Amino acid sequence: MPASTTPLVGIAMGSESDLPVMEEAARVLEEFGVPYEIRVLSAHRTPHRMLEYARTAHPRGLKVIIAGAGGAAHLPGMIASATPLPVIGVPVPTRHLQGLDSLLSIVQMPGGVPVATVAIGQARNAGLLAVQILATGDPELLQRVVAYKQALIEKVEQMDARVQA
Ligand code: RP5
Repeated sequence: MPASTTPLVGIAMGSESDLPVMEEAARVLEEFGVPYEIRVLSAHRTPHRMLEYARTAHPRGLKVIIAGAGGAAHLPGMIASATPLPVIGVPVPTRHLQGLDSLLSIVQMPGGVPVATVAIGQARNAGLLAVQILATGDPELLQRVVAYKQALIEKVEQMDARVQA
């Protein structure tokens, strides 16, 4: 991403070990030409940096935050507590509980502080959801989303044709 482009989406994760999952969100944003930034911020190990990030995200021009973490995955919820921006949570799969712990930690938010939670490991959907949120105010981006959805339809129609052949 060129340094001069102001990021619209912030991707945050609790550890560098989350990167193999979270980079799928970055890939989608690149596919749609949406500028983003990517950070490691730990809710438990760098709480002050995390809160600073959440508090300054909106004034810096971000529109959506995607946050992923595993285990006691408090990062998305804690970021959501300190920003007016929509936060999309990605439960990162874990070794012992396969990400069920991450999912429940992210999805079970108290009333008033929502986190839009995608499936375990589904950072690609988080990227798509961020694009769709941005597209509500960007007709050109919306056209790209419409074309993407049409491509999905055609892919399934081709599968249908193949199994019927
Ligand atoms: C969480 O703990 C991170 O989001 C990561 O999924 C998990 C393990 O972190 P590391 O021990 O790999 O740094 O905070």
